Parts: sequence; C-alpha cells; structure tokens
Amino acid sequence: MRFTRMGALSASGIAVLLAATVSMGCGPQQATQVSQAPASSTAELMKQRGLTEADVSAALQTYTPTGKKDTYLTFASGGHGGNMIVIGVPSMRILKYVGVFTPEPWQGYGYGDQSGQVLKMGSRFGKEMTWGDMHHPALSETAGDYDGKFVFVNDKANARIAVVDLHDFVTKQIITSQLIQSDHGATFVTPNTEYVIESSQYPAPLGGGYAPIEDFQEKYRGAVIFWKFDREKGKIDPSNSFAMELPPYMQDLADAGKLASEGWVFINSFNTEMSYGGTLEGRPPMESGASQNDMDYLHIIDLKKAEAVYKAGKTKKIAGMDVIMLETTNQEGLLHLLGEPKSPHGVDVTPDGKELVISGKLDTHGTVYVFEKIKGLIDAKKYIGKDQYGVPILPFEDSIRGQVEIGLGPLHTQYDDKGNAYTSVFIESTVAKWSLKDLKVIEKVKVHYNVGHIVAAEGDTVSPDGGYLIAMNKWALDRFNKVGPLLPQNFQLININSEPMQLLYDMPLPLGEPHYAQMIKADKLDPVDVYKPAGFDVVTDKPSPDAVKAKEERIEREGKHVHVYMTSVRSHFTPDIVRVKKGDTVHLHITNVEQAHDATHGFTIGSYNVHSSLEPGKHVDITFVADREGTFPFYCTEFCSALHLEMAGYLLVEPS
Ligand code: CUK
Ligand code: CUA
Repeated sequence: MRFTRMGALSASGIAVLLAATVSMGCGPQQATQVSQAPASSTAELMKQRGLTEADVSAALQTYTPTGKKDTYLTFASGGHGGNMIVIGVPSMRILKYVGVFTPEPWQGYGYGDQSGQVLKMGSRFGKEMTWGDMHHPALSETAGDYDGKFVFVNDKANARIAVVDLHDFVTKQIITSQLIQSDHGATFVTPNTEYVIESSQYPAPLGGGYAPIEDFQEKYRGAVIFWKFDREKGKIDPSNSFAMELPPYMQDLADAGKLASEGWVFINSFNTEMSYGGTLEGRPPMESGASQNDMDYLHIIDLKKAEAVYKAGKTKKIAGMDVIMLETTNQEGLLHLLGEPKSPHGVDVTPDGKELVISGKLDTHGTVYVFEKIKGLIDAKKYIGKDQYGVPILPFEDSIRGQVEIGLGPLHTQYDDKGNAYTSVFIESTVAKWSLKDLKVIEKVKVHYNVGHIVAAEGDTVSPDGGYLIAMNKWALDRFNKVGPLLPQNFQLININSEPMQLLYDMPLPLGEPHYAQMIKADKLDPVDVYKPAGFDVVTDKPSPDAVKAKEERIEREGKHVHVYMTSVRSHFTPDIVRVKKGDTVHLHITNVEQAHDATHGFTIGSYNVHSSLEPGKHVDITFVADREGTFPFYCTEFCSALHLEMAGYLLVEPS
C-alpha cells in the first residue's frame, strides 16, 4: 500500500467533506443515537467546539471510524517504562505495550517461568534487572527496507538488547555483555540484519572492574558490540558476535551504512575532552568539561574488515566477548576518526547511502558528509594526524559537501520520498524541513515542546514514504489537562506532504520518556491470531513438552513437588481444586486449549504474586513454593465469557 498524497485540503475540499459529514449526520440512525447537545450542522459543531477549518481538516486526516485500520504502525520506545509501545498512524491509537525490560502484568510478562527466564537473561553481574531505559527500536531489514519480522531495542542504563518477534509481538531474548556498562548507539541494524549494533555511551574499564577515575585516559574505554543475528532461530547468537575497543570518548548515536556505504558503521561521540567531572574535587562539571573542543569525532568503522579480523582470531576475550583491541584496530586500519561540529548527537545516513547528516547540539548546522569522499581519504591515507590512541583522523573540509543552517539545537534527521530531510530542533521546538539538494531550509513547523527524535514513515530506510512524521516531544507544558508535576510526553503527528506542513494531532504518552521510534507500513506485518497447535511455548516458539490436552488434566506428586497439568477453556479451569501441603513446590502447567481468536484467559492466585496471560493456544509454566497455608482462590482475569466470574477455583494449602 503506497502512501498517497493526503491533507493539504483546499477550502473547497473541506466544504465537500463537510457536506458529506452533514448528510451522514442527518441519517435516521444517527439522529436516534445522538442524545445530548446535537449539533444541527457541522458548521454549528465547529462553532460550539471552537474549531477552525484547519482543525477540521486535521480531524478528517486522523479520525478513524470504528473497524477501519491504520496505514502505519509505529514502534516507539517506552523510555524508562522499559516497554515498547505500538501506535497506529494516522489515528495515533495505542495498540499495545509490549513487555520487554520490565515486568508487564497484563501480559503476565515476568510472572511465570517462560517470561521470567527472558527477564533473567538480562541479569547483570548476577543481579536481575526489573527496569530498563529503552531508547532506540530498530526494525529488522532486508536490503535496507523494513521487513516486518523482528524489532530490536536497547536498554541504555544496563547495556542490554532485546529481540521482539513480530509474528506474535513477544520478547524472545534479552542479551547483555558486561564488557560495557551502558549503551546508546543501540540498536541499529545492518541492511540485511546480519548484525545488531550496540555501542557504549559512558566509558568504563572494559569488563566492569574498578579503576581510579584519575586513570580515565589510560584505563577507561568505550566499545562497540556487533551482535550476530540468526534470522532462522530468531535470536542473537553471542558465539558469533564480537566487539571493538574504542577510545574513552562518549560514543553516542550510530547508524549502519546502506547501499553505497553498506559494510560501514558510523558512530558519533562527544566529550573527546575526556572530562570526567569532579565538582567537589576542584574540576569542572562534565557538562562544561565536555564542551571545550570545537570538534568531536565521528567514528568510521570498516565492518567487513573488522569481521575478517575477528574471524582470523585477532581478538582478546574480555567478559566472555571477543574484543578487537585498539592496537589491532590501528594495525588493520579498521577505525578512522573525523571531526564533527560541537557536541554532535544524531548521525543519519541518507536513503541512497551516499551521505551522512550530522547535527551538533551546540552548533546551529547540519553537516552533510559524503561517503565517497571519506572513503577516498581513507584509501589515500590522507590524515591530519592521529589521536592519542593512535587512531588516524581524516580532514573535515575534504569530507563534506556543505552545511545547512538549521537553527538552535538540531538533533535528529529523517527523510522523505522527495529528497527532503527533516531535522528536530530541540531548543527552538521546531521541526525543520530542508532540501538535501541545495542544503536550504524550506520551512519549519512549531512543535510543543523540546522535540527529541522525530520519526517519518519508513524515514530511515532506503525508500522513505513521506506523508507522516511524528515529533516526539519531551515537554508537554500547557498542552493537556493538569495531572500533577509529572507530565506526559507529547507525540505530535504532522502531515509533511502538505505545504506548509500541518500539525494534525497531539497524543499524550504517559509512560517513561520515549526516545526513538520507527514507522512501518502496516501491511508488512502479518502476526498470528492464535498459537497453533494449542500448548505453545511462546519463548521457545515450539510446542511445550508440558503442554496439556483436554481430558489429560491431572495432578502428580513427586515428593515435595506437585505438578498441576491444567487447561483453560470458556469458562473453567480443569482441575478447579488443587490440594497441596505447606512447603510444597507447586508447578503449574497451564494450556489454554482455545483456538478461537481473542479468547484469552488470565490466571491468578491471590497473595502468591502469580499472574499469566493465556492467549489462545498459549502454554505457561508457573513455579512457586506454597509457603503459606490457607485457602487461596484462583480465577480468570480476562472477562472471557458470560460465565467469566465463575471461571475460578481453589488452591488449598493444608498445614504440613
Ligand atoms: S537520544 Cu533521546 S532524544 Cu537516546 Cu536517540 Cu536523542
Ligand atoms: Cu476466562 Cu474469564
């Protein structure tokens, strides 16, 4: 489904649409259903609600009648919520929160054995993490285009990556390496999802050990991990993944080259001053220490070459990870540095892969680098010097095509299908549309307020769609009803096909602080309706060996372990009475044997902190120690049928 020109409704266009609305509104069905304050005409309705023609045009572009579906789905980071949010566009309806780094009660995510194990995979230094700071989702790609199969997300706080399978929108894997202590250049994928990129943000001794902060330049390091993705298995394969040691700059966002620049990886950095704070110890705070240099360094990595060096075994094992050390990197010519204006943030490869747009938070420009020039400089070994770690530095002037004067605090850039770029401008609270061809700003649209990332329809692929863009604003201030000092974020949908661009919709997002999102054509996704055959383990993506069939329900005792093989179907659990002794370990094996679409049950036992979501065909295992005697009702938590309240039973824990 190709996005076609929308919006930019002329006055007469609106009149036609309004006329259509009016005649619909006068239909007999409508008349009987409207009970309060009926407006006799749309004009009157507009007057009543104080709407302008632009408002009505915006409403008509986003309003989605019941049963109609959205053209795009946006996968947004849930920020500190640790969840991923799925949003329909243009309606901006939230369709799902997917539990990823954080227990999610509705989905029973983190409350049963299967999902509990997924969360446990993300343990760090033996400690289980129950939250995450999600920043950047990355949809899997084939030939540089989203293929709708997987989405990867990062947790900046705990240096973790998760894999969500889009055949059921469930988190299958969380992976982490103690090599690095935080990440930010994550997640980004190579054009055929061979690798998922994760680079560190805050330098630390590799492997997580202690070193005096005064030894920052000698002992602290950054690193980038290239996680190998096994598409067949739908999992990251740590045994074929490797890392590269990087200088102790603060590596920031990353992007993978595509088409012309395929096989290369670009990572920004700030704090090339290597300031490490110490305000009570007579040193400048990090924010000023890190803002002294006019230029920081773009890191340019030859991934193809690095992969060969890794395969040749020229690595060192640190925290279980094969790491190409800087010395080897320099010998092999895997890494080059290139100046980028003051405190850069976003690095965004253009759809043709020929250029990179980099914006500096403390610079008013977007700088357009030409990959061919960079490659030429590397091949000719034309350096202006080396940094103190021996990494060659390429000349800035010879690598760029030019700069575009964008405004105060440009951050992130997306693209459309007409050769335009869109850059979020944080301090100004605008989104600037500019021409890649002549590097001139075409227009700006105000957003509310403090925009971080922006996401355009397939706007970071080899073939962006144009049409829609969402500004992901950090502050909402006066946009919504007051809800106390903690405000939601504000997602604003913008029509970028119209001239001028038109702000269509404000969506408050009350969950963590989302950073990035990606917007994919909805028809590229084809998730399952039910798990088949019933008895499916949604983490292994295979039928569970403990799956229970109807008529095979049973309770088996092995010493102090009680195995309960249970089924759910509208509107009962079998068995409905479970007798155990205090101190027994209870193993619940529950299969929802339903195969009807949306016939989901839930299972909870009060006071035992147990909850599961039982989608049709899903199997869950729940293990707990019955450490309190008593009478514990269990029941279904989804209103599944007229006899839902009767879908209940008792766990009887007898005194031992
Ligand atoms: S960062 Cu948050 S606005 Cu983590 Cu991509 Cu730029
Ligand atoms: Cu099953 Cu309610």
